[in-house]
Amino acid sequence: MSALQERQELLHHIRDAVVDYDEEVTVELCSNAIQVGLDAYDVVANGLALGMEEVGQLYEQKEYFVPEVLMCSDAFYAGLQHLKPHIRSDAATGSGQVIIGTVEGDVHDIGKNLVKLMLEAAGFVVHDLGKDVPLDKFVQEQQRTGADIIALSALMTTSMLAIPVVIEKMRAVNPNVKILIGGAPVSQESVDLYGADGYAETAARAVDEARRLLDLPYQE
Ligand code: B12
Repeated sequence: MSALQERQELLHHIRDAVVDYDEEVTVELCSNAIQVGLDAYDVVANGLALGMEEVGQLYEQKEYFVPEVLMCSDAFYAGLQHLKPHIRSDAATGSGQVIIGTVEGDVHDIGKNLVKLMLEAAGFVVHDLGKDVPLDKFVQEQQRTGADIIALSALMTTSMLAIPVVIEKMRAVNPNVKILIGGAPVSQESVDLYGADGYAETAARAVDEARRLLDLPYQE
């Protein structure tokens, strides 16, 4: 089997293991992937994350319900824990500080945690406020740390209404802080509507967008 086929097959199995909520197999396959020399970031983005994406579809088709989704996310996190130490960090480039959190009223944090991981791997210093974060907390943390970017995650059409509230609060005390937004219902349209500075559809793109906001050079 060629290296390319081997990569594709392994990533496919990892995706399936997350969908089958098999924690043990997920970890075992992630370990194999590292052993055969796959890039840990590639395994997260094109294995684990695609598994969660499929889980999202199964949930929407009512084939999976909350218990299955939670077991899948356990498998996802088990794999992630295993891969994390292998993710190459670009810390030397020194990029900027980001405050990240899922807005108040919303407990979805899988995507937010992926964005955090990718930003950290790219050398950003990330302050993670967690999920269901009271809106004033974003502003307080920015003032405490002097961070350059606030990254807001919202997964529901209801919770995304918190985004313009944070933007207004932040602009009132410091109009220079960049606001990066994301999550399934968020789009470029939301950026224009809410007056945010940037948006990204995936965690990998979030890094490019954060760099763009701070005028940092684009890196492969
Ligand atoms: C997993 C999940 C859950 C899990 C969450 C576990 C956890 N720790 O996160 C549990 C079971 C707890 C859950 C609960 C609920 N959920 Co839910 N959930 C999902 C599901 C199936 C998948 C979300 C996910 O993790 N996707 C995988 C990750 C990797 O993708 P992602 O989150 O989109 O993130 C990517 C991008 O969006 C982007 N991104 C994300 N954040 C950010 C931030 C920035 C700054 C940037 C740049 C990018 C970015 O990058 C990420 C990686 O590439 C979605 C369905 C879906 N298709 O989204 C429903 C979904 C979001 N849930 C939904 C609902 C309704 C609920 C509940 C209200 C259900 C209930 N009746 O109790 C509760 C919410 C409680 C609350 N107050 O928050 C609805 C929301 C509908 C709406 N109004 O918009 C959805 C869309 C399902 C549906 N179609 O009905 N849920």
